[in-house]
Amino acid sequence: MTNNKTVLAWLDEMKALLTPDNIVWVDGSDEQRDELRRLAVELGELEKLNEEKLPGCYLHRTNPNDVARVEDRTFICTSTKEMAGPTNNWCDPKEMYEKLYNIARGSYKGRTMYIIPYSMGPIGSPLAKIGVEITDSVYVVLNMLIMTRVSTKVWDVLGDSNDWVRGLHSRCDVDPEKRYICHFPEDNTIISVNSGYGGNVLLGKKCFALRIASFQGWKEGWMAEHMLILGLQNPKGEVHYIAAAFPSACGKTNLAMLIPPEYLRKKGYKVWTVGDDIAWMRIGEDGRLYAINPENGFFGVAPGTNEHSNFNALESTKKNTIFTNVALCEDGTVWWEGLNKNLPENAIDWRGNPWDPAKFNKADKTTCAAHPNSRFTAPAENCPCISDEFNKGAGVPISAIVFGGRRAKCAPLVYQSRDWENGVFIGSAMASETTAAAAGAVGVVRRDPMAMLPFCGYHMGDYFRHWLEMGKKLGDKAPKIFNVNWFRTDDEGNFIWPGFGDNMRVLNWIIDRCEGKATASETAIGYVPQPEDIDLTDLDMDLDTLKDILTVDKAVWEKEAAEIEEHYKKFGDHLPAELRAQLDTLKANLK
Ligand code: OXD
Ligand code: MN
Repeated sequence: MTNNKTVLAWLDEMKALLTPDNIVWVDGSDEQRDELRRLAVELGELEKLNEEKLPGCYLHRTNPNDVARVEDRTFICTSTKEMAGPTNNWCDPKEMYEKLYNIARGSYKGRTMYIIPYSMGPIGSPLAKIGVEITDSVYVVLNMLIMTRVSTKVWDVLGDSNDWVRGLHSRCDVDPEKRYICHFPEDNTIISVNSGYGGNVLLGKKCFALRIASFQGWKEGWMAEHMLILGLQNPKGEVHYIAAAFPSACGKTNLAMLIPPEYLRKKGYKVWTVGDDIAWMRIGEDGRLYAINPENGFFGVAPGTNEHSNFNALESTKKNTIFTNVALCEDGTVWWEGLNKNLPENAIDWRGNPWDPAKFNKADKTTCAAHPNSRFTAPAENCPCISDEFNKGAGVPISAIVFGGRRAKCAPLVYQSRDWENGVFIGSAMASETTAAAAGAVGVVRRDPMAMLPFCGYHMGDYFRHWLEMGKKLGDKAPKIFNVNWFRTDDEGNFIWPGFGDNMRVLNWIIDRCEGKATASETAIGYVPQPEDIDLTDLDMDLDTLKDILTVDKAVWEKEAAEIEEHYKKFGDHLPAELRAQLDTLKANLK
């Protein structure tokens, strides 16, 4: 398969450590995929779904102790603790290798070692990178075949190079006490043990494409971000690209696949999806910032996905999709809370037990048929609005970067930063409020800079510095930076802005600002549109209501500034002076 000495040496080391009974080189062919699907069904790892209604689709149930990413067991193992910074768990690499090798030693005995060569990004693209994951799980192989580009061509592109990321996954005993997701950014290595849940084991995704890649980007002068990428096509046929970062549960996949309101569709507006979770961005020859989506599929949250909230995502799951921890219906189809109002009779819940719809209580997650973090792994090529640029390696030029979060009273519907530095300040202070959907108190503000808190592979203060440096290199070609908040509420706690497809109205203002076509008023926090600047055609909303969600309440923002000051303290002397100065400017503006 490959003569690459660095690959072969690592595989020899891993074979000696893990002692598999068999070795299978994954080649990305349909024949091998079909064979692995049959095997997974035979092993009980997958259940085949209704071939007529959901061709090529399968269901998987994880161990109930293993249903989500585990941030408290995720480590960045850099040579010094300072390098990993205050927001990451850290362990000395030598100590962690020893601990993990002791856990993994002999763990493939009686199992097969699958060797998966994959490309993050179109194979051979100058923006792409290569990884090799070894795993003892057929489920992981089948998911990687959807989420990344797996092919023998990857070996050809790699040649003799040592620029590839090593990924070791071993299910071991799925013991939560011995579960570790560890990153060694200085060695381009990831080790994940005792989990079988996607976010912990599909090593191309969060582990490589964000944690390792953010470190690589820092060293090599590019950016790996937790961002969707969409193309907004206007009636002239021009497409402008936006990259947007939101913390989990703020609707990134929905925005990425947005369907514009009817009156805009009729005029010829359209949204194209390039990516829904991760963007890798580099400065192109013309000096602009170009982005690719390094992934090849969507690992989306199923509950809440329906034909109204996200028609395109739902369509993407209609073939060749793997569902994890959703409910299984009598007719071999799947169901989850929020799919529709037809609670299925005689369904099997995500734990594999019969589910009684009469006992279902929306407010009690333990009565759900599907796990709240149940997922679909769907090929991007299934998405009806996938961009033509998705498979092209050159990337798309980014006009605007958008940050956002869930804030009931604070941030206005949309505002534009004064410049790149001010935009980095906005991103660094990004926050979201907890909802009733999560355990714990409602309305607690969690700071999540650039939505990268769980995914930044080095000191976050240095990460902010890297953003500032990128801005200097981009100069006047830099994308404009905005912030949006779809979640302002009225006194009864109801959302005021309709969201979903109507967010297109805000995106249009953003693009018009990039083109110098729209007006705005300067406020203490940046440029906010006047109510007349947002098109409300066909929307049941008056200008006064819109004005309400565009206001910047000084008292609220004074409290916000004090909280940002507190948040900044943890970065110590790694916090760039420019950002401290930005905070001082905000405080002065609020006076
Ligand atoms: C995800 C996440 O799964 O951000 O994409 O948690
Ligand atoms: Mn994500």
